[in-house]
Amino acid sequence: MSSPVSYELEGNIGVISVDSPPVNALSHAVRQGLLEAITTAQSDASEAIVIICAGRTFIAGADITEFGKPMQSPWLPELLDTIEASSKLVVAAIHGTALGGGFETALAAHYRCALPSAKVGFPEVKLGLLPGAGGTQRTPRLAGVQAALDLITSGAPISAGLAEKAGLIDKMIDGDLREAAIGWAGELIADGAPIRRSSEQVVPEHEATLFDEYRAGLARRTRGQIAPANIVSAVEAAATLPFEEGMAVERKLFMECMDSSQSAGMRHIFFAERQASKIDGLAKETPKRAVASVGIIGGGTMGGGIAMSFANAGIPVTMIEISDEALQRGLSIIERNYAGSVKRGKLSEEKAAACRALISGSVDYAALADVDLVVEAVFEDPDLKKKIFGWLDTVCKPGAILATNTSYQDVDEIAAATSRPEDVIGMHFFSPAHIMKLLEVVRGEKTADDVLATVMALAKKIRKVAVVSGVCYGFIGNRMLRPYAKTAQLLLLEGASPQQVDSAMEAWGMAMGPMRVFDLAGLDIGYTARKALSDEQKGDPKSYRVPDLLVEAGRLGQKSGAGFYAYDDNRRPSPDPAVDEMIATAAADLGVERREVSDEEIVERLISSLVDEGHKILDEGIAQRSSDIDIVYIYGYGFPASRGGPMFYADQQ
Ligand code: T1G
Repeated sequence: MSSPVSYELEGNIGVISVDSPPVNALSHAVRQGLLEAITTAQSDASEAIVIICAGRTFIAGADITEFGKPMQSPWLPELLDTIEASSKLVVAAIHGTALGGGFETALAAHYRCALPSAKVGFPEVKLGLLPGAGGTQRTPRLAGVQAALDLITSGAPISAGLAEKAGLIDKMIDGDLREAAIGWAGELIADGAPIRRSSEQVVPEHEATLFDEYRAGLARRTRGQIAPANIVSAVEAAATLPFEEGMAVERKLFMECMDSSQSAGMRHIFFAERQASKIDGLAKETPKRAVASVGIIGGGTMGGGIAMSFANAGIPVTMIEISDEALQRGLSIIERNYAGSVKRGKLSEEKAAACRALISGSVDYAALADVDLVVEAVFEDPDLKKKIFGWLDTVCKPGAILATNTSYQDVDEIAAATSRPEDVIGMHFFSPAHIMKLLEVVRGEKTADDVLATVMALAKKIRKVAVVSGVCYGFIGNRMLRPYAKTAQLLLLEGASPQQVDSAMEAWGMAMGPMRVFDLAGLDIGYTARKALSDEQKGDPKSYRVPDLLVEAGRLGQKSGAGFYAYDDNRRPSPDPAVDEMIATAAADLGVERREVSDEEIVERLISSLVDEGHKILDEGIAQRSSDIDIVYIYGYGFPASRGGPMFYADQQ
């Protein structure tokens, strides 16, 4: 088995090249190859050394597939110390994304050069980890404490240009990276440039109080997470201890993170997200249809958000509404959303204007004659949806994909309203559609493979995390939400208050407790849907009695200023004794004995309700794999990534 690391002399420069697709991760073979190469270079004719990578990126990190297994030597920290200790000047040549252990490798070199398109960073915190090979010790020595804390606790990559400004990269390269890096190494030797070891540098001056201030700020933002706090402590060690001792502190804090269930959960999500884009039985080379333009039916909150998702990816959109007045209202929602993104600094004025310019509107379906995809996003009326798909069937060109954004309706029935069921698919976005990353892709019985492959690839282009679902009421996420909501109602009747249920779940890690979610979505939606059902279809009255009482009292949720909570003008919730009375009355009517309910019972019963339904969804083949269900709940329902998703969490218990 040839090593993924090669070493050759180019004139007086030793060139170490890593070629280990897909991202040159620091697998055991790569670490072994780097050690052999740097050792050889110490005693050959080379006068300086360049470390460079083949393929699309410089080393993108430790090999996450090796985590959880016994680490084989050479261990990365020791390997990087060996590179830094080189008696010959070492240059790292960066392209693509030098992340985590990859960037730590570059920092162990004595000089760093990069293409302007390169990015560097420490995503470890997104895996519940911290840089464990000297990143927390070398970065503050080169860039200062504040920059190191910002870079490592954010987990976000920065451009090579910004890294150069921070002192993390020494030279920007135009043209061929390998040629330029070798030339630059030659210049450095000719200029007598010193061997500059980051570990020997002193951390620049900083306020001693910076660490406690940083911890306080982080605590609010990263409630209960171990890694961010450990990062601050590791960087503090760099600022207060000699390098070797600082490295020992980093190691201890790193292992604490690595051994935590939080990191296990977040690493699970890393792979689960990539696994979700793979469809069992669908060949990777399935042809994809071109999607150069899109039509959206409906300019409401969902239609507007969906239109923005495509426009933000550079795809022109035509939005259809039933009247000019409705169309203008829809377009103004989009204007407001873009203005909001610019105000929050999420988008530049120019970018927002460019995206906005890609969205046009019409009241005439004929405007959709040439689009490659239509997403229907009208309200949940099955008959209206079928009528719309009948129109689309006649108006849209052959090969156009017809998608519905329905949250619950039967995609097969909607497909049957057309003469081309193979072109029909579900694309279930989550509100607000221009922000939420989850996209449930609902595969109809007759949906063609190339239509499915096209939509899955398109999801990546519009920066959504797509999960394939079969056809059932509520698909994956909303179907699991029903038993979850029912359990939440039973807990109220049995004695827990809305705020107790919510605070128990939010303390456990949910972004928002169930009662706040129902108030946000609007209690009237479920109420209206129930009106269309028989008592038998509605099921146990305990599951909806309280919401019915609330709606009949005009308490629709946030939208009406009161629901399970009372809301002030800024929509801040506060418990309302009137609701407690309604719950007690409902419990008495329904003969439910009230009692003390513990937070533990609340969490256990609510999470179990998700997991039990998840198992049924798997048994019925609605979801391909349990990790897909985890992705749905992490990206669509605010389930904490540090718990790995409902199914992973249940397996861990
Ligand atoms: N280890 C193993 N496999 C990896 C990997 C990694 N670090 N990164 C990506 N892959 C696989 C991925 O599973 C997929 O496989 C393929 O590469 C393409 O990935 C000691 C402890 C680099 C920005 O967290 O952010 O270093 O599905 O689909 O969209 O301090 O991958 O094709 O079989 O994501 O172009 C720190 C994680 C590790 C970087 C490329 N590094 N990777 O994005 O492709 S911890 C990371 C990414 C660490 C040290 C610490 C992205 C990418 P498959 P992809 P992409």
